[in-house]
Amino acid sequence: MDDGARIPQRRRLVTELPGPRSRELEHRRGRAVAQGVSSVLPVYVAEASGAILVDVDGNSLVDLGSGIAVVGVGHTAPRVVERASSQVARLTHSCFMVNPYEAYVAVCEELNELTPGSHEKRSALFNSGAEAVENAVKIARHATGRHAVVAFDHAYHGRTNLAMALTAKNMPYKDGFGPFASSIYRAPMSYPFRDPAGMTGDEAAARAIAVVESQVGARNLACVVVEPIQGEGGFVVPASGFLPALAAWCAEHGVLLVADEIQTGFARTGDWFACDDEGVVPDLVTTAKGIAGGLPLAGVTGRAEIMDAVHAGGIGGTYGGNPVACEAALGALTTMRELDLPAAARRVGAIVAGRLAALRSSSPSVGDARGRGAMQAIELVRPGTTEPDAAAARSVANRCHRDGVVVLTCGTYGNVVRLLPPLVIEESLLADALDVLVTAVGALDG
Ligand code: PLZ
Repeated sequence: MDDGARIPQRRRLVTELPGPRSRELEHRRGRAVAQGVSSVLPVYVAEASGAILVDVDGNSLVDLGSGIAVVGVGHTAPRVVERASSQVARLTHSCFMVNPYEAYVAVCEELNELTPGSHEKRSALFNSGAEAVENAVKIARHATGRHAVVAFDHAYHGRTNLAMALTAKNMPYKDGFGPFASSIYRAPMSYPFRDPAGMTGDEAAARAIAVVESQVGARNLACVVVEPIQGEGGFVVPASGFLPALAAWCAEHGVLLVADEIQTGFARTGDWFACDDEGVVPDLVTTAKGIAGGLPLAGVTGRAEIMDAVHAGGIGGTYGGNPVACEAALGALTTMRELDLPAAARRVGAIVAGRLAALRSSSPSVGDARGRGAMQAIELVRPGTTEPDAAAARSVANRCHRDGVVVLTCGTYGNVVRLLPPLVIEESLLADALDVLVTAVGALDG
């Protein structure tokens, strides 16, 4: 599929990676940029289109990460560029809390329409995923009058103080950054590859609920925050039935279910939202990343009575729902509909899943291959065991990077290689990039 890519959709290396100009910039960076901010690969990007990144040395790399699940519509998608550029020339900022503008309202209408459930909804816009999560918890606490919040093992919800508290993994996200926000409790996630064999979604939900009931008590609990498919935590797809059982328990006890769809949202998994797969209707949904084709924008969408429980002025922020970002989102959403990106994600996903399943059969280092739609991963293990092998994941990723294919790793144990291609990637380019991945995995087995 080609939505008018400006740059040939072909992998092409003209220097080694990183090239000389990237190495120069990396040297400058070392003296200017705080070391706490790191990069997956020190290849500096000059421009991008579709699924191709062009670096400062003129190399064309295939992007199978989409800037961490952001440019589902492709890099510099024409409608995103058009709408954002024309908005920049008209109005870059007024602050919605001072003088409102139409695009903010239009994005909220879109979110209310597209997120799971046909009930009456309201939305509020923010700048980043972490900020959306913080606000979802604020709203849930305000609406329920309760304080406790439950998050799961392997969860990732962001880097601000409350979001860090919700995030499970210590290194690199939390180490040395405490104390963390209080009243946060952790429950076991459904993780089929690592759970007892045959554990059903219902059983995994019962296990989590037992922890919550004994350690928190439903009447103290404002909300349960869950990624319907975990992202940074390792592309963990819960066993079917887990989310519906959790949703039913929440509904029964007046606990709000907050679905963090920041990584899974906007067609990525083959549905508009990952919760749609099992017909789960959360009370609140957090969105970001894919919403605006690369501009910073995030949202909280939820039941009107919950969202409107907050007094006027209780939520907001200077830049939240910036007009340029909102116009970009309207362009991105138009593209998602015009190109039917949920269907595209299913097509891309079927191709990727087929190749990954073959790798699992052929390579003893691949313990699991999993995902949904264009969100797929392999979990690397020491051959013949389920023992995580982070070094193997790093080695596969490094080899892909050297050959001009951007893949990302993730997972509590750092042993998962994940693929998040732009949903508009052309099939021939995807096949070429997957060949590189297959070779990189093959190299593990010598
Ligand atoms: N919730 C489910 O995936 C962001 C993190 C990259 P922000 N994931 C990428 C990193 O190492 O910082 C994410 C997510 C889920 C929340 C967030 C947070 O979104 O926009 O990065 O704040």
